[in-house]
Amino acid sequence: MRFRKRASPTPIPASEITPYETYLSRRELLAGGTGIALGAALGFGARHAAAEAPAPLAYVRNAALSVSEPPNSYQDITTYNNFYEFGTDKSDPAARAQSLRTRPWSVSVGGEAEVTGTFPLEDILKGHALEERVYRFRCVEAWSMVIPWVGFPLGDLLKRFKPTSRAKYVAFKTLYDPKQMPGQSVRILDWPYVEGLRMDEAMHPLTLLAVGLYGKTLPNQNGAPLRLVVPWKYGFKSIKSIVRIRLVSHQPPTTWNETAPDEYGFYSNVNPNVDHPRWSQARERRLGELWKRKTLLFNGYESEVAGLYKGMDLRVYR
Ligand SMILES: Nc1nc2c(c(=O)[nH]1)N[C@H]1C(S)=C(S)[C@@H](COP(=O)(O)O)O[C@H]1N2
Ligand SMILES: [Mo]
Repeated sequence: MRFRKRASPTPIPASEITPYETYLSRRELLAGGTGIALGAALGFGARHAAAEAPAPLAYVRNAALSVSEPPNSYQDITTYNNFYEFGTDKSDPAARAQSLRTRPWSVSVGGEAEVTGTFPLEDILKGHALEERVYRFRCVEAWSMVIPWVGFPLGDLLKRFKPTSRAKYVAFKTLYDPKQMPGQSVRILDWPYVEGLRMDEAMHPLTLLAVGLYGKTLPNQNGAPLRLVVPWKYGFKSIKSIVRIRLVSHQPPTTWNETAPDEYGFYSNVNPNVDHPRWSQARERRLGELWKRKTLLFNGYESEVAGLYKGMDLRVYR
């Protein structure tokens, strides 16, 4: 595996970079009155045919759930991507994801829930206060970044759909449209990309539905308009451009597990003690840094999430 040499990551906390944009979007919110649909105020209401420039979001920084390590640069986060729907090179998504149309967008919710249906993105976002959370992000390929996401807890959304007692897992699906996602014409993966979480993982307060990064709506290459972020798991669990969420009673299939079951398990928690069959997971290259760092158990979120896996052998449930 090769890595580009880079300058050191931006040492300025995201909170100090974005106040003007935050101010701007707050002003829009105020102008719209109090009963306004949050999504519309955030620029999610407009209908455009082509990819749009990332727009400022109104959010509150969640310091308690943020790491203090400096975030990687916007440049790193938005040009070094995995999004195979647009090609397999790290530079492909930034170069090619402009063909994805993210407005209008809807998400269908189904399965073991009292409330189901197909909802416009604006309705999905309605009533959810956006937070900025600076998370570590660790790819199974042994590189990592620190990313200032903007989003809200997945659990808060799931509660709105009133999962039944039979709901034990949550399944997610990415858009399937080879016209917009040219990589889907190539059968490297069994499209559409699918992922899943156990219910308690999905409800964990760290599990985020992200709509932005660095204070602005997600660029297409990062999974616009709505993507999952599960910071204690390898990056591939964080499925992009979600169009379907299903509450299910059995462990759902996941793309990488189906593609290479010996290499990628359903859980895929970051674990320096369990190597990938073809390479070590003990260390990682933080983009922008020269020397490798030690990879931390659960990506450094052990005190928050280890309880979810009590009594489970992490070598078996990998
Ligand atoms: N739909 C979809 N989601 C995806 C992927 C993908 O190829 N398709 N790649 C995954 C992998 S391997 C990683 S590391 C992260 C990368 O997210 P980022 O490009 O925003 O850093 O997205 C994950 N989500
Ligand atoms: Mo990844």
